Order: sequence, then C-alpha cells, then structure tokens
Amino acid sequence: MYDYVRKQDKEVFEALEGEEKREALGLELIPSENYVSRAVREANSSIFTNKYSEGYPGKRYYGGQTYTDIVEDLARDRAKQLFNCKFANVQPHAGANANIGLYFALLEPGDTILGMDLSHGGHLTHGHPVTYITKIFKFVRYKMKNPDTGEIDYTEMREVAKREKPKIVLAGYSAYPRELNYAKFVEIAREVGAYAVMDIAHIAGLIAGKVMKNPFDFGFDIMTTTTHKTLRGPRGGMILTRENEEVAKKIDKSIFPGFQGGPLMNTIAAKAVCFGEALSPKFKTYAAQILKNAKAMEEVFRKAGIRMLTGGTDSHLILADVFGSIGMTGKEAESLLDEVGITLNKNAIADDTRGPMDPSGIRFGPPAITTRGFKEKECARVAELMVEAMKSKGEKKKLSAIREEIRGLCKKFPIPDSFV
Ligand code: DSN
Repeated sequence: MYDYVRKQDKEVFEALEGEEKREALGLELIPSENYVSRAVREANSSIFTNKYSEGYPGKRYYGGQTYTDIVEDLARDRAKQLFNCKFANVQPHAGANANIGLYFALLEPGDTILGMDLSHGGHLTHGHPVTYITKIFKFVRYKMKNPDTGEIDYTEMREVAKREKPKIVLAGYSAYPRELNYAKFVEIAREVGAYAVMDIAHIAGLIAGKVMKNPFDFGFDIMTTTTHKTLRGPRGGMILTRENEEVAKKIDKSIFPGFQGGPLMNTIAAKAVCFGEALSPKFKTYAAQILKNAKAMEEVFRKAGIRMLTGGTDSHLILADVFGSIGMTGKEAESLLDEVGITLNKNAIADDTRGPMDPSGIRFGPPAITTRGFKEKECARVAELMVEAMKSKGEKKKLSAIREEIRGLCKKFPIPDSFV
C-alpha cells in the first residue's frame, strides 16, 4: 500500500505507515471514530478528487459531470432510503458545515436556537461561545433534569421555548448516551412554531441499522449528521429533510453557493459506498452488536463502582466520572490508557467543576472494536482492563501486562477490509 507515496515522499509515507500500525495495534474506543472498509477508502482516495462540480446533479456550473452526477445521485438516493426521508444533501464537508449551513438556511441573523446545555452533552456547533456562529445567532439552553438518570427537563425546555421563541428546537449530542423522547421535542417545537432538528451525528449508524429510533418517525423536520462515526463512512457531513421541499431547496442553496464551494466528489463517492454498505443486512447485525457491547462495558463499570453519567447507556457511548469515582482526572485517565494501547477521550461531565482541558470524565464506546469483531465477552474484558489500569496507580508491571493482553486482542481481531 501507499507505493507511490513511498517512492516519492518518505516523510509522508512514514506518517501513513505509523498511523496504519497505531490503528492496527491499539484499541480505538473514541465513540465517534471507526474503521472504514477498503471500498470506502478506495472511493475516498479516487479519481474524483480531480473534479470541480459546483452545483447539484443535472445543474452544475462546469462540464464533464457524467460520473459525478451518478455518484451524487447514488449517495442521495441511498441516504433517503436509509433514513426514510424525501431529501438529502450529501455535500457538507463535515458535521459542523451541515449544522452551520442549516442555521443559515432557516434563520436570519439574531434568530434563536434552543439546544442542550453544552456541559450536558451538546456540541460546539450547538452554540459554544468559542464559535463564530454565536456572534450571529442566539443560543438558549435546556438541560438534563438529573445527570444521574439522564432525563431531559422537558418542563424547562417548554418554558424556555415559550419565553425565547426559538426558530429551531435542536436535539442531538456528542456526549449524551440515552434515547430521547422525540415526540416531546416535536410537540414543543410545534407549540412555538419552530423546526424540530436532530443532530444524529453520533448515532446515525444506530438509526440506519434500526436499533435506535428514527426521529423522522416522530415528525422531526430535519436531521444533520456526520458520515464517519457509527455510520462507518468517510469523514464528511449530510443534511436530511423529511418531506418539506421548500426547506430542502433552502438547504441546498445554503450549502452551495451560500457556504461551501466545490463539493468533495471523492468523499461523496465514498459516502455512496458507505450508504450501500449500511443498507446491507450485515450492517443491522453490526449496529445491534454495538448496543450489546456497550451494555457489556457498562456492566463492568457499574460493578467497579464507577459513576456513569445518566446511569449508563442506551447507545454506543459511556461517559464516566473518573475523577469523582477514582480520583483520577479525565486527562490522566486518557494518557494512562493511551500507554496501554487504548485510545479514548477526556470529557467534561454535566456541571463539571473542572476545566475542559482536564475535566472529570472520560468518554468511550465500542463502535470501532465492534467493527473489528469484538463481542460482549471481549468488550467486558476491555472494560475490566481499563478499570485495572486506572486503579493500578501506575504500577509498571501491571500496565505492561495489560498492554500485552491488548496487543493480543488486536492481533486476534485485525481490522477487516470488507463488511459485506
Ligand atoms: N468531535 C466529535 C466527537 O468526538 O463527538 C464531534 O464533533
């Protein structure tokens, strides 16, 4: 692999090889990461990278679009089939672009968006003060009623919605592990005349695999997503519209020419391949296994007495309060586990008293190791090894034994090339 890079550019080749080894010999537990198939990688690094295709299939600004139109139509049609909706825009370069493009499609400067409090699981693009979009739109918040059960405070949500009159009621999170009461969101959005929007980035694969509920079945108007997390596609974004054609047209205009230039046709080809994989029966088995694996890990953490935010998980991710439970900060846990070959991320917990660069929690989950073929037994063992490492007080011998066992698991479960 990488033959041409090897011949031409030693430094880049070495970085590529290094990453190949790192991914092969370590366990990826960042819940927003995954391994894609060779087919997705081939399409993503394909000839389409040469092509400019501003516009949409059948309506492009440049010539030579016979094949770009084919792949973009395939991606859109498969996305619509997967998520049961009428319109799909597959051009956002990332989830952030999907969200920001959507805000500009539906809102005027100064308009309000009601989203989840950021320390309770919301995402940067849901209105973190460090982002430029907060200079343009107003973001107001709802929270969990109780971080130990995860129940959203729908009463507060309704009160804030009535007071602030948002144009968008936003659901969806990067660090919240529970199913939502989608009907409630839609009810509140309708009461105040707002669009009900769900950012499904984290759970897109679980919705596509039909093991978590589809917000469109409850009347959500729009969903935004990335394509590279549980959905297991190339790094990119997408916006889905349930049925309103006028809204879908506004979204198309907002993404191009409003916000982005030429689409990344190589990535769109890879999205088409990924959606094809996600429509296969095997994908449902993979999605169901993610949930079983997350439960197996949850059980080990519960037995070890480690506090999990919301009490556990209904999805692919777990948020554990390691500072409160074992006196280790999220940053310390992240770096210790990295030493033994487990990659995860430090994460703020609800109403964290610590700062974002060294918060109280860690966030992890099994999507990538599920792709490798791990079942409940191996996932429970990984969780046990995590607990042992975190409680080892840095004892070298113990950590080296854990590292060896993890290498053994990686060798036994190599990253697969194909999922169909
Ligand atoms: N960085 C992503 C995550 O890990 O959840 C969200 O953008």
